[in-house]
Amino acid sequence: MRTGYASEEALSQRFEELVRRARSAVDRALLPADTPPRVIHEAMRYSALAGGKLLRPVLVMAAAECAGGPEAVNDGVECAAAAVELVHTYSLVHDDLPAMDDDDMRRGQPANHVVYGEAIAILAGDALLTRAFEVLATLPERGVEPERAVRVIRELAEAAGTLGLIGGQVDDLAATEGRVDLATLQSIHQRKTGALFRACVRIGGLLGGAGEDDLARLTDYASALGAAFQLVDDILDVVGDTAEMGKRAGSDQRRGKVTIPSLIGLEEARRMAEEETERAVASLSGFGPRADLLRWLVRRILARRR
Ligand code: GRG
Repeated sequence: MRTGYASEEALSQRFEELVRRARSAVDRALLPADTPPRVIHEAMRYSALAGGKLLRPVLVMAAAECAGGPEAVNDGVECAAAAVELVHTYSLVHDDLPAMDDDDMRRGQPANHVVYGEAIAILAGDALLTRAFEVLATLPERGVEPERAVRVIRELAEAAGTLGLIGGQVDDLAATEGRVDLATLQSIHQRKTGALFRACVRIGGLLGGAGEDDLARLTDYASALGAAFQLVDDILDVVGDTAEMGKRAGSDQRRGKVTIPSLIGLEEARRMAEEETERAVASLSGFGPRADLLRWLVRRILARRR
């Protein structure tokens, strides 16, 4: 098993390679745009293959590499990586709907409902979610033992469900209306944002052959990474650039949404994001150099501008 990277450039090259592989896996996981009924397949591809950062599928692959070395990033891992991106894209398509956050721009282009109308956007989200699990059900055909495949399916279903993304979103919708304290916000973030990040690294770890102790360490890493990611996201909403981010800056403030920076200030939020990043890195200490890519990824998240 190759361990560690010789340089920052080697890490950056591996990251770019995994981004390309993630994009190709998402493309292969979706039906062709001309499949009837054409509009739904087009709408699914429109959002899933737009300019997303593909951070979650890359995390699946990086966690598999951490657990089993670069060779562990195989067809099954790519398939699972595509599935998490489909779930993530569904959540964005639905989140942008007028009934939810009502955003008209996503991934540098008009939101799905702006182009296809609300009914098709709802169905495209539903279809992306459904397709994710259809794709995961092919894991045994790709050499994954059925028991492990079922565990992977369960990880993603739990993350997407009412104790994860959906529960977090329900509480988030209520939070826009009333007063919220820091602990409530953090609980929302752990579910709305953190649950899928945890599922990504646990799924990658499981497919790479990680044991329970390593899975626990990967889970701690992902929780801290999720917290850092959300803090940076909220900071960028205040200080970021719409064109660079591909979504509208200032949307939290426009909607009167309570965020961590609005509660404790930008500087303190920045300090918290740095702390969470270091906490994520510390969670990986037992892995040695084979977790280099995961360490690099969380630092990149802290420094991101989009
Ligand atoms: C089930 C409708 C529904 C929602 C669940 C995940 C979620 C809750 C809503 C999505 C919108 C949102 C603002 C989520 C918080 C996490 C976040 C900042 C997502 C954006 O992720 P990026 O920046 O997006 O990785 P790209 O486009 O790069 O993939």
